[in-house]
Order: sequence, then C-alpha cells, then structure tokens
Amino acid sequence: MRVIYSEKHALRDAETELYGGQLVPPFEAPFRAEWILKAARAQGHKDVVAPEAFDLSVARKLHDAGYLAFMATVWERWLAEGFKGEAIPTCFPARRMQANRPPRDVDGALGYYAFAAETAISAGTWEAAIASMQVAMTGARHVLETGKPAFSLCRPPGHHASIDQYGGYCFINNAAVAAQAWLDGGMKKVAILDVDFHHGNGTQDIFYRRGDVFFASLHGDPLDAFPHFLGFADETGEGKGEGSTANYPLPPGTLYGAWKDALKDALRRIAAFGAEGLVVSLGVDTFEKDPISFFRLSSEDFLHYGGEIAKAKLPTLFCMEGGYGVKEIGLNAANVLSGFEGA
Ligand code: Q9C
Ligand code: ZN
Repeated sequence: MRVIYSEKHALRDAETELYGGQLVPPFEAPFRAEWILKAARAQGHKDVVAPEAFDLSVARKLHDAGYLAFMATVWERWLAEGFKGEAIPTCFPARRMQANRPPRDVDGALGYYAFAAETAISAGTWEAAIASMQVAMTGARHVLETGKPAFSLCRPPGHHASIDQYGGYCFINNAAVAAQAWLDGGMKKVAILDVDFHHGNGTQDIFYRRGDVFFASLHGDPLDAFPHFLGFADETGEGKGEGSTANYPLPPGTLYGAWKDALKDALRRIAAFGAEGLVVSLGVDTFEKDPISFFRLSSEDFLHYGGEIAKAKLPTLFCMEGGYGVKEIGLNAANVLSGFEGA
C-alpha cells in the first residue's frame, strides 16, 4: 500500500505533557512515526512518498478562522510574554461562563482555543501540524485518482481537533480534511471510521450538523476515558446531520470479540449510508499493552480487523492517529494495512 510520510513530523517534539500532576515527556513523540514507518516497510509497504505542498484552503472550510490564526502565532506570542515553559492553558470557559469572546491575552486565548491541558505547544508544533495535514491530503488525492488504498502516516494526530479547539495531541483534523478533499473532488458522501481508542470528538464536532459525512467511532466509554465529555451513544447528529453520527462507547477490559461486533455494526451503518469513500482514523491505542488505554486487542486482532474493513469494498484512506509507548505500535499499524490488503 502507498505510504505518505513527512520528516517534518519531527518538528512536533514538545518536552512536556501535563500528566498525573507532573510535566512528563509526551506520550505523543517523534519515535512513534519512525517505528510505524519501519514496521510498514518491513511488511512490504515500501512505496513511501513525501507529501505534496497543499495550503490550508481545505482546512479553512472546517476550522474556525480565528482558531487557525491563533495556532499560527501562539508560540511567538507566548515567547514574547517571557514565559519559560511550553504553552499550556490554565483557565477555561466553564459552565455558565461566556465562551464567545476570544481573549486578547495569550494565556486566556490558550484556554479559549484548547479543550484540554495535556497538550503543550512548542516551537515547530504548527509547522508539523501543517505537514501532517499535507500527508493526509496527499493520501486523499492518491486514493481519489487511483481508487487504490493509501496510508497517511500523520503525526501529530488529528481526530481530537474540533472546529475551533486543539487538545489530545491534535491541532488540525487530518482525517476531516481528507474527507472534505474527497467531497471537493466529486464524491457525494464519505464515511469516517474512527478506531482509535479515544472518541474522535473533533471529527464528530466538524461534521455533526452535516449530512454528507457519516462519522462512526469505537472508543472507551467517555465516563471512563478521555475526552470524557463527548462520544456517548445518544449523540446521533443534528439537523441535516441527524442519523449520520454513530458512537460505540465500550467498557474497560473490552476484548476483540465485543470490539469486532461494534466494528461490524459501524460498517453496516456506513454501507447503509451510501458512502463512496472511507477514511479510517487509525489509532492503535486499542492494543492490550498501550500505556494510557484500556482495551485488550492483540497484535493478531489488528491483522484481522484490517480484513474486516476491506470487506466494505470502498476506496480507503488510513490516517494515523494514536498508539503509544511500546514497540508493537509499528507492528499493529502495519498489521491493519496488511490485513486490509490480504483480505
Ligand atoms: N488518563 C490520541 O490518541 N490524555 N490522543 C489521556 C489518560 C490524553 C490521546 C489521559 C490522551 C490523548 C490521538
Ligand atoms: Zn487515542
């Protein structure tokens, strides 16, 4: 399978993540993309290309203009304040406060444009996020032009990035941009299947009121898992989007059997929707040894579910999302691709 990879992912290399009351080395770190690329090559996915130079015009259709302007300048503004650490929000618009006035102050603006505090912004973060989006768009173009599948090895990930907020290690919603690029290229209906352990709150937010993109997500129950405040089964879409969101929250300890049942139901819904293309938000943090997650998939399970996704018989783009800590993240991601092609 064609693999799209940019060395610019390494520009996203924060020193800190707020975790357990400490500033620790981030789980979402450059080694991830290197290990995944190596494992993909080792399984024969050797057709690796660099991304094309897309601008932000497709992203501008999905993300708020004020948000994108903030992201482009926040690091310089933070440095200009004389702060010594990385940029982390400390104050959020909470219940019954006003969430409609972006603060002039950079500290306030961080809380306005972030939904969580673990993700520290550092030098190079925005440049890497743009490169990651280009990786997704290049994959989307390849699938649209050839009908063949592709793996966009996106880093940083994207599925938590909403219309106007970053968090959960995500800044631009790569999978959403790929889906929009397909619509702009002539597809009438697209589906996004999010198999990352965490709910794709950003992707859901972007398409919640639209009828042209079906969003299905399998994830840790928000009562137990990040992002905690979205991803419940009763969220089904609004207005034109009513019926085009499907959430499958699953409990701690979930094994492949129950996970696969949810996957099959999601694929059935996607077929019924009439999608012409499928973007897979591919997180491998569902793995039994993932350091921050609680599902129990084995490496073989990834191979198997790649085959299940192939049964949808749709033009398919895989966009890398999460998966942390252990060597097997490479094996598991490559197994999904190999399972897909072997089916
Ligand atoms: N107790 C992605 O997988 N922190 N983002 C979780 C766990 C944030 C994950 C804390 C996890 C973000 C793309
Ligand atoms: Zn995740």
